[in-house]
Amino acid sequence: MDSAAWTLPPESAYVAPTVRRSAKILVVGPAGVGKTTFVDTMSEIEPLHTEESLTSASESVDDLRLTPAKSTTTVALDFGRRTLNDQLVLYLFGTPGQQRFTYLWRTLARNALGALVLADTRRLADSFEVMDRVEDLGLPYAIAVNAFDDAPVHTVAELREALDPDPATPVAVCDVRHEASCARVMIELVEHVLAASSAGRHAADPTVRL
Ligand SMILES: Nc1nc2c(ncn2[C@@H]2O[C@H](COP(=O)(O)OP(=O)(O)O)[C@@H](O)[C@H]2O)c(=O)[nH]1
Ligand SMILES: [Mg+2]
Repeated sequence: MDSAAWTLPPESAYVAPTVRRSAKILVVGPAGVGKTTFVDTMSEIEPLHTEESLTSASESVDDLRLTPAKSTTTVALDFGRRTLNDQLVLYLFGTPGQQRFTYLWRTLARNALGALVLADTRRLADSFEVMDRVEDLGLPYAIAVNAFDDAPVHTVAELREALDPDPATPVAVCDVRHEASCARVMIELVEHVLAASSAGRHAADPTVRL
């Protein structure tokens, strides 16, 4: 697949009539890592968000030391849609990073094609836990390190060594504010899932006929 070919369809409110398959992708990661921004950047429809102001009641469970400017955190879902090619449409679900939402993940992960795990180099360890949970759910995934302006810069090789995923799991650096960058990691994820599926490592047919 070619990220240059990844352009918005002209009638983006409707799924193209040629589309025969849809697939669900989870966008996961710790709070403040860029999930909502990623879904916003990629969605060809007006994305749906359910956000709620953080209150002092959640201070003890939502660690905001590294994201002090953030006054909201996703408590339910981000939802967007992206047509991958003239036959396949992706439904993107940004899901909360906090451990207490694990039950929601299990529901969302049913029939999902795979997950994109977002990470931040200032707190890579926060994404380990997310990787573990995605693996427990049996979902193939790719890791996208969201390059924040003030975060330490590392090569992909260094990030791969630090994150230590399965050698086949894609690791990329992206900027969730930029469409081409998001599209590139999404294509890597889909190609990885298809390769894993044809190698028999992910047996279930992850796509659903429309
Ligand atoms: N400088 C910078 N800010 C970012 C980047 N990605 C997200 N942000 C900002 O970081 C904040 C958290 O992003 P958000 O998408 O809400 O994170 P979420 O909690 O994972 O959904 C938002 O205010 C974004 O505008 C980035 O790559 N660089
Ligand atoms: Mg969010």
